[in-house]
Amino acid sequence: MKRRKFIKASSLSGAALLVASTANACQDKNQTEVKKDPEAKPSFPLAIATWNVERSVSTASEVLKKGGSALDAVVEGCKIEEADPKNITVGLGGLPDRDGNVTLDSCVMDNKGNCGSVVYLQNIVHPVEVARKVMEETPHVMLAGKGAEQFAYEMGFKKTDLLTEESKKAWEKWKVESKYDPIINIENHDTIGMIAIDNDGQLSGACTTSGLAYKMGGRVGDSPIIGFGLFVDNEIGGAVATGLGEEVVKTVGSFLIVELMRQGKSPQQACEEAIKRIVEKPNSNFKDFQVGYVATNKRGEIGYYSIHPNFSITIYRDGKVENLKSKSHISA
Ligand code: SD4
Repeated sequence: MKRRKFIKASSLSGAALLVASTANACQDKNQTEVKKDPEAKPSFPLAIATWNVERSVSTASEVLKKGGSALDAVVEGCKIEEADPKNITVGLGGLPDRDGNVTLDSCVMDNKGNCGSVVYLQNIVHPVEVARKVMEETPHVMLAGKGAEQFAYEMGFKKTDLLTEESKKAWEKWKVESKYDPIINIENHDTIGMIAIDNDGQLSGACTTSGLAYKMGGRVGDSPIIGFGLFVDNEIGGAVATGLGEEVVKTVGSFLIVELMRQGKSPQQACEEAIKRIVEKPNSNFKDFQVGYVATNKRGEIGYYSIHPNFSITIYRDGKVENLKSKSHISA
């Protein structure tokens, strides 16, 4: 769609969205009321990501500034964290499972609703690029384990040992007690999920992680599964998740947020509602785990919310990159 045509279309749908979401805000007093300006221009290019990942979002912003696509932006952005051995929850240097294997999960989804994913991928530094190749070069959506690894080699990716000295040491220390205990906001919650809107107003997203530290062999979380860790609908918006994947899966988190936006909720209200679904489940032990969501609608209005304090997002908007602290269900 041509840019002018799109802006017109998006302001129309934005106006519809606005009326519905204002009505919704009045109905539900527990949710953050988001004041809307009907004249406000759509705000993009934009990139938003889970956690404090300034370098990743800056890299994505450089792609967007040069007129690159949202898909290129999120993939290039995620690759920064994947290649960083100091990030122990993503790619190289990610903490292993309880057997000492670093297994990676990643997915991408573009503006046309195409998607690709790799789960339980080993020995490859950039699972996000392999996920993109699955989307672009195969008739499938997901490849797992050995098949995904084999595919990566066929696509020219090289084999790399992802267990660094530091992550090996951490694993050996963990083995002494072998106690599996996801820790809120620490180490094992730094998955990078990113959504971008490019100059043409097109949306794409990506998500990449080494999953929960010291998980059982074979465990796959929410992050590589479309609708759970990531969902993008170019007409509505996109959402990404971080935190305890099992809980995101049980509530189909990212898809839920996009559907709530489709029904007229603002991104903020949608993120809050998705967290509410988790914490209000009967016998929910939400005090013991973290989940955080980030979302944007088609106009570049954003939302983010978590169960526990100290979740944050990084955003590129209006030419600058900043880290914003999230509000949370449990206050600080
Ligand atoms: C998972 N959601 O594998 C991921 C973990 C995560 O920050 O978000 N870490 O369950």
